[in-house]
Amino acid sequence: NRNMTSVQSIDSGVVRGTCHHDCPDTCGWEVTVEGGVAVKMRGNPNHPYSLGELCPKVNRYLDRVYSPERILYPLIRTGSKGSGEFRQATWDEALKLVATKVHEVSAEFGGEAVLPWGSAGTQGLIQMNSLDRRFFAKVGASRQVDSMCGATAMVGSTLTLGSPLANDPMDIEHSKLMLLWSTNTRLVNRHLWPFIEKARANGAKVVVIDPLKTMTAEAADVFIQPLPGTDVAMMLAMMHILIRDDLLDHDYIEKHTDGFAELKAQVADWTAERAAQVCGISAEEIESLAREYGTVKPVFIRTLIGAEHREHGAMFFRTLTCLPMLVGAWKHKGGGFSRSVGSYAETNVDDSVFDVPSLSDGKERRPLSMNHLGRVLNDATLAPPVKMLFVYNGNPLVTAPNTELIRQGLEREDLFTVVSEQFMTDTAQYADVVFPACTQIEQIDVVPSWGHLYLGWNHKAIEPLGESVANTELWRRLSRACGFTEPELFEDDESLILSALHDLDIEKLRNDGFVRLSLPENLQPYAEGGYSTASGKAMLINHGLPAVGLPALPTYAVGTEMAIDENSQYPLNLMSPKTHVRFLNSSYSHLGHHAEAEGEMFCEIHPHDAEKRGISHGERVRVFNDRGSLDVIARISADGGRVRSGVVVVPFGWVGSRTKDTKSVNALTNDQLANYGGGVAYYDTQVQVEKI
Ligand SMILES: Nc1nc2c(c(=O)[nH]1)N[C@H]1C(S)=C(S)[C@@H](COP(=O)(O)OP(=O)(O)OC[C@H]3O[C@@H](n4cnc5c(=O)[nH]c(N)nc54)[C@H](O)[C@@H]3O)O[C@H]1N2
Ligand SMILES: Nc1nc2c(c(=O)[nH]1)N[C@H]1C(S)=C(S)[C@@H](COP(=O)(O)OP(=O)(O)OC[C@H]3O[C@@H](n4cnc5c(=O)[nH]c(N)nc54)[C@H](O)[C@@H]3O)O[C@H]1N2
Ligand code: SF4
Ligand SMILES: [Mo]
Repeated sequence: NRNMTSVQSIDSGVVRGTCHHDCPDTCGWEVTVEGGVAVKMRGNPNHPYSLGELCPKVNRYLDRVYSPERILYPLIRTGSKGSGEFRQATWDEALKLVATKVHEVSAEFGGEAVLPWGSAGTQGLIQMNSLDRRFFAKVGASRQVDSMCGATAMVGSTLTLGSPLANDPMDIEHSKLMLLWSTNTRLVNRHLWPFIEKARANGAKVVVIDPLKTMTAEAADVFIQPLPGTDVAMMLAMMHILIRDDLLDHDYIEKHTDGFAELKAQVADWTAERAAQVCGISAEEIESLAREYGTVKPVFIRTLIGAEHREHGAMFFRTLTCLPMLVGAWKHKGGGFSRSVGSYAETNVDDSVFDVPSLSDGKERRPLSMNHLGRVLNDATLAPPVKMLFVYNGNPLVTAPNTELIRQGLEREDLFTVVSEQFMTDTAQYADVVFPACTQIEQIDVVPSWGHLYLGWNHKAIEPLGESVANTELWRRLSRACGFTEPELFEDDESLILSALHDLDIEKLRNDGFVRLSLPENLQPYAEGGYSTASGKAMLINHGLPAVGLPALPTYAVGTEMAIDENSQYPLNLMSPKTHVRFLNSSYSHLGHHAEAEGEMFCEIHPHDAEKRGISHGERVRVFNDRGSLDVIARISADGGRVRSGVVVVPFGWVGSRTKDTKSVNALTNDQLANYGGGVAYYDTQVQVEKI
């Protein structure tokens, strides 16, 4: 039953697929179909990384697919913007309306008055980003740039390594000391945890470094809880100690790094005592971490994106990646540094085939930051202004920063908003036209992973429900409705996929549902140096950085710790990470079962800060700043351990319909870009909390 062609669903049988969610685990799955209906879904037991397991989000995926809340037909707005009042329309009518608008707006303001905003609702190769690029190139639309996720972290580590490439996360199982630094593995990367446990069973130790006592921290051997945004000071002190106590791999430093002498001078006065002051932890914690880091081998650092959501996010990753150099950690299997391995997909996947420059006559199109959607929609000086917005694979009114500014933009009567969605999200409520999107089991794709080295195939298991379509089909229909004729705009799904894949066994990929990227079985990228830099050496000093306004050496931005100032108007630092096992970003939080199990959105506050404000556990509080205000329930951990004094948490993920004020935490968050890399400083947000 696995020999069916990939573009067709089947009547009955078992079909292999791959999870499309923006999650490092990219699990393999199997869907059982009976009479054209998907009746069962489980993990693909042969998948070498996910090992037959899915997760509390996707275990109920079929409820998502068959949810009565699915959008199954095109919708046209009838009520006021945001009212959520729509009528069902035919595809013809909806397409004609949108195509007419594209032409009108382009004629009056130019193509750049059209703006696409797409995120990673599906990470599939063609459904995330393929024909949309061609469609918007043809329209001459503004270009979406920057990223809510990963850009700053990637650029930061590249400033040292010369490329985003580092260790295979699965190699963590060979480690003896694992530093989970700013990542909540058990929650967000759950399929890596068994590999960590395996190492542990062999005597390895887990250290978690996070300003919050996460569920991962609770399972650690050692937990270090610095003040938010201060880690670089701790890293510099670790380097100071490694140098002071000569816990160095001199040979590796000599052969494979540039700038050790300068770095040594830079960290000379970064004693553990000084860093301890900055980080709000004890000098002994830093001393002991550095000693272990310098003596235990193999030593592995694991991180994802958490710390990038700050002004100085790039420096965190830049500095962190210097550590393995000093101890030669890369030389040992199970040693080094691991973050996203997404860039390894380039070994077999070339998505540049989706860019067809001739469609836009080679013209440069205006770049606009996706993190500044609110600013862009409200900027009267923008020439041309944005008059038409396409949102797909994302829900910016919940997930982008400073959402109330976005809401103000979406309310504009002179803005025409088109949303492609599976569900009536907060953002879709503001659409003029909504197109129905199908789910992963209704479409084909190939899914590269950023958490392991296996490429996943996704067969279509069932036919799209109602009149929903894959994103690729939406772009084809829009191109036709606009009267465009270039054949590249109409390429079919299988052809798109095959054009991008190279040097791999596609039959095996299709049959097994996954194939390992064509990389050496033993991937130790920097065991013998070979950095992608001009000198071939890692850049402890990076001479290119002053030109872009950053210091050449790892540097702690003095004053970051001052963010917590008791006397200021907004004295509390607001962190808003993922805390929910049943949500995937804002996905699933609108679905009854998931939402009810997670309970109401809350604000976690230290007993000391609560007491000062007369707040008791379970009482309603107002969390506010100049951007917005939220009415939530106070959570005070009995031992005061989850958050430090001066820090509060309102978690990310809850959608408007599930909150008291129909707003998510991003009503409060900072939309300033990080000082480098194009990410956004969500966590550099200050608030006040008061009892209601
Ligand atoms: N269940 C579930 N899983 C998910 C997701 C989800 O929504 N739900 N989302 C997926 C997505 S899109 C992504 S990108 C990944 C993200 O995966 P992670 O990057 O691991 O998750 P985050 O919650 O963004 O941040 C991780 C940790 O960084 C910490 N952190 C923040 N600032 C600092 C700092 O200054 N220093 C230190 N040391 N730590 C800091 C936070 O407290 C948080 O615990 O998770 C993916 N997996
Ligand atoms: N405060 C705060 N904000 C954050 C974060 C945080 O930690 N704290 N994390 C940030 C991070 S790391 C990320 S990645 C972003 C995530 O932000 P978004 O990418 O906006 O995440 P989702 O809310 O999951 O939105 C994905 C949407 O795509 C839709 N979708 C799924 N598949 C398809 C498809 O095939 N076609 C179409 N048309 N639609 C589809 C889903 O229904 C869903 O509504 O949020 C960021 N925002
Ligand atoms: S959301 Fe993540 S953990 Fe869950 S099935 Fe998808 S890839 Fe796996
Ligand atoms: Mo993300």
